[in-house]
Amino acid sequence: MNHPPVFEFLARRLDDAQIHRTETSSLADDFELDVNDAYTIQSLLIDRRERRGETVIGAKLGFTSKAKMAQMGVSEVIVGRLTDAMRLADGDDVDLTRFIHPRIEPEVAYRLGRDAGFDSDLVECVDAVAPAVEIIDSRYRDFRFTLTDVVADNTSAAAFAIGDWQPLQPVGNRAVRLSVGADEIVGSTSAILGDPVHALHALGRVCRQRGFTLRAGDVILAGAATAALPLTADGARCEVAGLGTVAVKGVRP
Ligand code: OOG
Ligand code: MG
Repeated sequence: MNHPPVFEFLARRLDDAQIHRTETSSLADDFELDVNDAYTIQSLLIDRRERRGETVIGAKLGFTSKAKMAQMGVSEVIVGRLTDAMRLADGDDVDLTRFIHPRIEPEVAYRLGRDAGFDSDLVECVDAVAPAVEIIDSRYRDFRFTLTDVVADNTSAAAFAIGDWQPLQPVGNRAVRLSVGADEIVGSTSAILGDPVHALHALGRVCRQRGFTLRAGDVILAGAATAALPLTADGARCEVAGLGTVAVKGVRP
């Protein structure tokens, strides 16, 4: 497809901000972009990461909870792509110097047991569920952005860790607890669109609209159940009742 050269330029600006850990200003300060333009810039950004050898291994939703919408002042579900370079193992130390101003949020992850076609019901393709944490790191100054900004910036995706996979089961309304050092925040999985399974329906709609494909083995992050906490040089732990726990530890080498 042919894109205006400015989209390529903006994808590069966001990519450079991530690589060099330097904040950038809102794209909306200088350009009038709509959501379609923003998803095109996101795709160009992902193309750049793929050319560096990264592989897309799934998708994430953002702003599926009112707490996140209120924290960030944005009110529409958004989708970003996850790559293998973002994956951490449960219990990993995570080098904080990789990020600009990382925050962590408690999530529910789903795994696809088979490829999803454009007409598939994603719920039927999922074979496992797990507790997860996402590390977000907006490339925008002070985490301040518009809806189009955050879509272009691959929805602030930076890293994620997933706990032990459990056989697929209804999640509905389960207690969620996220702690980072002495900071703690509690909530419920029902904050994610009423039930995180609805995030799968929302993702299916966005995939059809944007032409995103999902394959067997891909991971889906359903969105944060609470507002995000700053990720510091402390242990961070997320527990989802009945699903288990997942932890990472921020370190400064
Ligand atoms: C955007 C990412 C939102 C979620 O789970 O709601 C997100 C941001 O808050 O920077 O990942
Ligand atoms: Mg998230």
